[in-house]
Amino acid sequence: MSRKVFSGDTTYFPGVGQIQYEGPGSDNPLAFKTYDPSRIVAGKTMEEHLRFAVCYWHSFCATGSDPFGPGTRVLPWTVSGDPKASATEKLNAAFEFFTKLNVPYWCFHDFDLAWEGSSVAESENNLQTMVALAKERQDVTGMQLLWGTANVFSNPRYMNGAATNPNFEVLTYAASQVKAALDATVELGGQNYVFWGGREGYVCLQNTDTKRELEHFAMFLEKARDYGRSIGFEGTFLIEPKPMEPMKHQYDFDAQTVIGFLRHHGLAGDFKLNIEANHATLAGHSFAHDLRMSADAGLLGSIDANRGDPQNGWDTDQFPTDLYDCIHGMMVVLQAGGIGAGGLNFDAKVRRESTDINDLFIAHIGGMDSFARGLIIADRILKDPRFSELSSERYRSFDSGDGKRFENGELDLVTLRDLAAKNGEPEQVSARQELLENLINDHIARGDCQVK
Ligand code: XLS
Ligand code: CA
Ligand code: CA
Repeated sequence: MSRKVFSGDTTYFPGVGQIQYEGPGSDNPLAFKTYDPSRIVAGKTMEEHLRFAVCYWHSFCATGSDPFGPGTRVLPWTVSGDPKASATEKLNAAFEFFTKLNVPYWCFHDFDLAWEGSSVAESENNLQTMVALAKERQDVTGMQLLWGTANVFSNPRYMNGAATNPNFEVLTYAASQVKAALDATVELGGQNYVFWGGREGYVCLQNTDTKRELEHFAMFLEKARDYGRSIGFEGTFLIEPKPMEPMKHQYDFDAQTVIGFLRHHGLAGDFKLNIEANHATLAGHSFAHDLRMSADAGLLGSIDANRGDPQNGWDTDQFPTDLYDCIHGMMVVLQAGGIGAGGLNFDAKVRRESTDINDLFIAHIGGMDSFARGLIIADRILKDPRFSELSSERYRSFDSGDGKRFENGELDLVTLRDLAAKNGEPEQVSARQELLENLINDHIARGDCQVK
């Protein structure tokens, strides 16, 4: 489906029309080579499977500053000295970009969209003003909100955390922002609401009461959930794991940590997980690992699609162009039956050295084509009988007989011991990892992502 291109008074991406699918022969950098929104794969269109979203913060707010120097990106929508005009022009630029890229969803933090006021009431007012304008643009274009969130980590008041801050007054401030961001998300028909625990963790273990902070965190989430439900939010609350950066340790370390936390506090169900590729790798896992852990728990909610750089361990938030990552990730998503009401949000930024205005389009196109290829190839691998045989064969001994009885809880430890004594040394069975890797490469090498 094509969205109506939004145009404000100023065009911020001149010379770029709506990005079209031109297929593999195209050498147009501003065209899709594989992502064809209406193409059917595994019973659904690519648009329905992938549910792409563009994030507001990296794409329209960040200039590329780093600890060694200021930003390099010029944001032509900034109106100096006039925060409301700047926010409005930024919104216009964002909607022009979303609709030219032809993605169905977008995501924001409260103070990406609006500017922070000097009091709670002023900030709430600023956000409401911008939400009204965003709603108008959604109505005109058909764009939808994948998720909203609150930035409770940038302002210096949050240096020791938000919901886990040792100072109760800071916690209440965070609550005021989460309440306003939930109101905004509901007003914009958002399908999810995200909590990324930016500074929910510690820098110094010796001055931190970790037990108390984690209890405060759970209580805060419970109250946010209750408020959201009371104003009619029917979507999913999402926790986004990340092990560190900015804190030395963050409580939402990785998928399995968050799953345990949600279950322990009775929050699983209302809350699921938003898995970011670069956060999984920062935790020493792969993207597919955290997806798999979430999916196994029935708690895979959404995805922040990006990647790190294998040469360093930072959260570089690069655009996802690693084909293996996309294939392995989409294999988990397809096996889980899809991403549901979640999506693939490009929480990614162009490199500080990429300063052309069109680099933002090119980066998103690359990410979308990579996931489209990932989807096609993952579907083929999952349908390849050699693949299903490889995995089902490994567990065959549990499919019947004593193995099945063990799974059903019918065999005690002594019986298991007696079986070992009776059966003797087990036969060695190869895990055949290399065969599996070759099979995946064979599907990539077919190179015919276009065959329908
Ligand atoms: C930062 C996070 C953040 C969340 C939303 O590392 O990825 O952008 O996605 O607060
Ligand atoms: Ca993220
Ligand atoms: Ca990140």
